[in-house]
Amino acid sequence: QNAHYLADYRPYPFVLTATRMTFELHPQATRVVTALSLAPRDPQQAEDLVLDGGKGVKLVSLTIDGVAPDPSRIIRREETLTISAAALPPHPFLLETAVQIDPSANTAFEGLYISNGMFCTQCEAEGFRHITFYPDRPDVMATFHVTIDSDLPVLLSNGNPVGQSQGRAEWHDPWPKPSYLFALVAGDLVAVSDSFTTRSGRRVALNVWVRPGDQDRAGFAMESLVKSMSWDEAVYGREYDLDVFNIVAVDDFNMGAMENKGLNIFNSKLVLASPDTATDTDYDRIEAVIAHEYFHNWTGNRITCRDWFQLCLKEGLTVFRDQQFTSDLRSAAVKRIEDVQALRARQFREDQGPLAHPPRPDRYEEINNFYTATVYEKGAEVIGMLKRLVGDDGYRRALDLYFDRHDGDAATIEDWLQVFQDATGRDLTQFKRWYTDAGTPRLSLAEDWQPGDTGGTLTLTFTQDNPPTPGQTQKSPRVIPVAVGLIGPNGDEIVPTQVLEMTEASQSFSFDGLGARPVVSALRGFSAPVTLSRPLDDATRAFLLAHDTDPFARWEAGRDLALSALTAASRGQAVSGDYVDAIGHLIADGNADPAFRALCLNLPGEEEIATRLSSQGIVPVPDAIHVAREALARRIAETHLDLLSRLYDDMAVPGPYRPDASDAARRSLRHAVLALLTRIDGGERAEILFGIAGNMTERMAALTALLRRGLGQAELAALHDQFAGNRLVMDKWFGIQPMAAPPAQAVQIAHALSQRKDFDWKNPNRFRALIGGLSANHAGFHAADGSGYDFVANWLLRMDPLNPQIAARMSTAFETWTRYDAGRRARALTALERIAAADGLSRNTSEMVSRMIA
Ligand code: HT7
Ligand code: ZN
Repeated sequence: QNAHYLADYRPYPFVLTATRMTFELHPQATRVVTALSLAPRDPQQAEDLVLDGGKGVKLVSLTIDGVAPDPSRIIRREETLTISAAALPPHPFLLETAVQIDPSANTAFEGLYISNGMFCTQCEAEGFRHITFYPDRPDVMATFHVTIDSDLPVLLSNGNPVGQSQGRAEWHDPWPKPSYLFALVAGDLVAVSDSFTTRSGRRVALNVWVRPGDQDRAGFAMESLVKSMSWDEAVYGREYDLDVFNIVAVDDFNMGAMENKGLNIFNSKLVLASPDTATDTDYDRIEAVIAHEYFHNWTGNRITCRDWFQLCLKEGLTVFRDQQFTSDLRSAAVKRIEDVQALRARQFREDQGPLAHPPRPDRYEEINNFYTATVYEKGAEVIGMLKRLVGDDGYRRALDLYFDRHDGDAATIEDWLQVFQDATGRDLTQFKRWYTDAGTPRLSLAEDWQPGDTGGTLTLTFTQDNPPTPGQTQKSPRVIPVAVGLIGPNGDEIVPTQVLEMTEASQSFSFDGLGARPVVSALRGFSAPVTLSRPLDDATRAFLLAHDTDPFARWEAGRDLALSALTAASRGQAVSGDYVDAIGHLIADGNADPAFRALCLNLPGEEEIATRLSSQGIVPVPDAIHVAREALARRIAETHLDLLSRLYDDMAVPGPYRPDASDAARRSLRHAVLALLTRIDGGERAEILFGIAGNMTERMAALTALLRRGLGQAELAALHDQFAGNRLVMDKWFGIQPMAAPPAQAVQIAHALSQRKDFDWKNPNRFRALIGGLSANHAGFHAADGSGYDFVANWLLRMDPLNPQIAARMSTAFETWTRYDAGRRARALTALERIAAADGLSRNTSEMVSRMIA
């Protein structure tokens, strides 16, 4: 059995204090010598020493305190190396191994590999075992001393530099760390450098390392790093703790970035940005991810996880912190709405399907499959609820206690909740269910209004339902903080936001002494990750869209209006004019933040409409959804043509490009308008904008609008001609075509692109662009003839033997397959079964597919 269970945790039977490593780098034959200072945890209890080590690690020699043991005492299995207890002393000893590995053959990008001539590593979660034999688990923490021998000009590892000579560099990391935070980089790199002085006066050298020629695109990453360092001092009181902080940009990378101690490694798309090549969204992502990885220095590195079941301890908290950072630096309202949109699109989708799991799972086969929206984004939502329940001061006291009590520890969710209990006196036994139970609670709200002589009483009754998820059929009620406010009939707020704490399956809350029946603004700020259903007519939604003082609830009212129109239209029902009228008022409201108006103007995506339908028990029909959405967009454009045309002109941003929030907000509104107008102007505005665009944000907005209309071929060719040598822009070029194509052409376009010589599919960014681009085209991927399913399945099968992490991750395109009609279900199942039946399928993809078809 491949499964790992939380209940099986036991501490490692040896204590490891120091690790010394020497790397002799060679593309095909790198030699790694590792010396481990070990001691038995209990000298009375002799135990075998089991080290992790992947197939590609070839043992050259092994000694214990300088002496080679009897070879019969060393047992090599497929994924481990065991030294039997009989060969080990009952006191501290030094274990030295020499191994050989082949970085050039490493296509999985786990462990030590080569990207564009540069050596680099990725060790989270279990990559270190592909470098050397080691107790590769997060609760085994040691100081590291690393020597790198190589002729390459730049040789980096964790910690502080302690020696540099021709062909050799030495690094020492004084902070004990688990192996997953180890990193090494060697290559021909150049740095953009700066420095930061911490509030206690420590001067830290900062470097962003890139390939020669890319320096002029690394400045924004550096600015973001400096802002992150100041913010963590100001808001959490956390200082940086080494003499140097290095960031390296790499082209081949399985995820976004990695928080290795003192040596963060980034996917180059999250470092490199210039106005000409990166969009506003890219700039936002770079700022947020630089912050995220930097914040891990305390929440992840100084305090790490006891085991991988506790992953959300570091990831949920660090996402929560990066969300706070972005809210502080940019618009808090816009950030909250965007975060909720992302949560619904990825995490609610996960919770609704066969891959649902709790933020802290208790079983896995392949840990890489659990770097999910549930662990990250829902993990952050749970912390947001905790903060709401204990208040800002309580949160601050709890966090201070967490850092004091657990600095240097490998901690658990129990430890985390305990600091909140101890700092605030609050019992969190019931709250803990948010960590252990999967699924999105369904909340419903019923209102009762009783007029009276001394004023009326409004009673709100909330009922929660916790639907079953795989492996969890029965669930108990959760603590749900529901933020509500009341708005009078004239639009004034009569009861400001209050947090109602729900702990029962059904619970009522009353408001007395009210003059007239108010309108309830519920779940303000999206105070809990639940779905809320309430009987609300479109007129009341339009009222909330016009008057609610809570920006999230205001946006939500508009979203519900749009979804009610779209779900009705996709089922062939008549659509009222409420949404179209309400949008007209919003477009005309020059006082509203442009970014907020843009968020309201962007219609819900087709996937979101499908999710809404299926949560109502209705089978979504992808083509009908597409047609309904197109028709509504066209109707808005026709109804408000003059207003929209003026707004498009007014929102032009003069002067040179700046990625700041206010310019980006104007562009986002202008481009939302452009998407609508392109439906009726034959693409005229978009073609002009593309032609004169001074930055990539405008270029991509214009191109997307054109491609959605089946236009834009000349623009595509022009983009290709201008940027053929820029990998990151070409990823956009590959991705946008299947994503924005009219659904009937999407698979064919994806197929043609996949045949091109420059479809360098082994590069994760390129593969994600094309395969992810098609999966994001809802009606295209879910083509009734199953061609989308077959195309994606074929590519997953091709990728799996080379890079199982990427294949498994992209297989989530299928996670919603059970909600469609019988024909689509049959075709999706055939595709999934074909993947499941493949010879030698990786553990990663096999686990994902078997969960999906279970
Ligand atoms: N902690 C990291 C997660 C991660 C990862 C990053 C890159 C390549 C493979 C990876 N496996 C796991 C990134 C983060 O959440 O900050
Ligand atoms: Zn993280």
